[in-house]
Amino acid sequence: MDKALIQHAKEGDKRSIARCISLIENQAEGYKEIIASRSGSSDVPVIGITGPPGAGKSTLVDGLIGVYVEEGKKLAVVCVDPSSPFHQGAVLGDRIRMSRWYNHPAVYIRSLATRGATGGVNPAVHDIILFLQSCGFDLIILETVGVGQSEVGVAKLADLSIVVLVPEAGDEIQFMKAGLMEVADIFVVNKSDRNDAELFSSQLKNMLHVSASPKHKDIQHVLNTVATTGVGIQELKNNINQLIIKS
Ligand SMILES: Nc1nc2c(ncn2[C@@H]2O[C@H](COP(=O)(O)OP(=O)(O)OP(=O)(O)O)[C@@H](O)[C@H]2O)c(=O)[nH]1
Ligand SMILES: [Mg+2]
Repeated sequence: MDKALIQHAKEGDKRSIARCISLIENQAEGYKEIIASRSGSSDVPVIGITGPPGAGKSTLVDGLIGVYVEEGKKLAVVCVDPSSPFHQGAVLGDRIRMSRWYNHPAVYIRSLATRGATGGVNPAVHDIILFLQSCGFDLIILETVGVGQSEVGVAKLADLSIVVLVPEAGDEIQFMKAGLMEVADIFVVNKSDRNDAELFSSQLKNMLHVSASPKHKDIQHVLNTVATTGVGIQELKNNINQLIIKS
């Protein structure tokens, strides 16, 4: 294993980071050394963003990158698609939706369309996140596509979990019952330019009993956004920061 490669990655060199991640992803020779190069715990926050296909996760992440970069933050974004290993749509979506950031010096974006041998989330995702926490980023965003159990595992990797829904998300309420309900810190009702967005978010709020929780009195757990125009992005960032600082 090339010690200089790990060193360069830790200094934030994107090519070296990419190479190290590929080695971890493929469990190629030397990957254990890369993982072991990270010692101790990290306080670099990991923000998980999950929700059904096409809800606007990548568009939201694109907007979030914008507000964080404006603050001078360095970000790594990892997009995982555990539900459909052979479907490249999400990866293409990431490419298109976040295209303006791929070559930005403060941003590193990586898509992983792989699945673990047992059918769940590739265990390498965990190691990759831990590795990225040691590469000089201020924040890591983890986007996961899915409506099943697999992304609950990914959500557990995150310090803060955001579930993105759309106004006509009756079906998704079912998947939330299946586990995401407990892991979600913030619900985003995206595509709020559509009909009944307010109605849906108030139903969601009632369901979550947000108002009944004095602990979260000052934190809005349900937010309406229009990712394509940036409506609600700043508020989302404020919510994220509030929760991260609190925890
Ligand atoms: N009307 C409307 N369309 C939106 C909004 N946000 C995203 N879209 C559109 O929804 C489509 C999917 O957006 P993506 O950001 O790729 O969604 P995603 O959840 O990342 O999709 P996958 O990663 O494939 O699951 C795109 O055509 C976006 O332009 C919104 O707030 N309003
Ligand atoms: Mg996406």
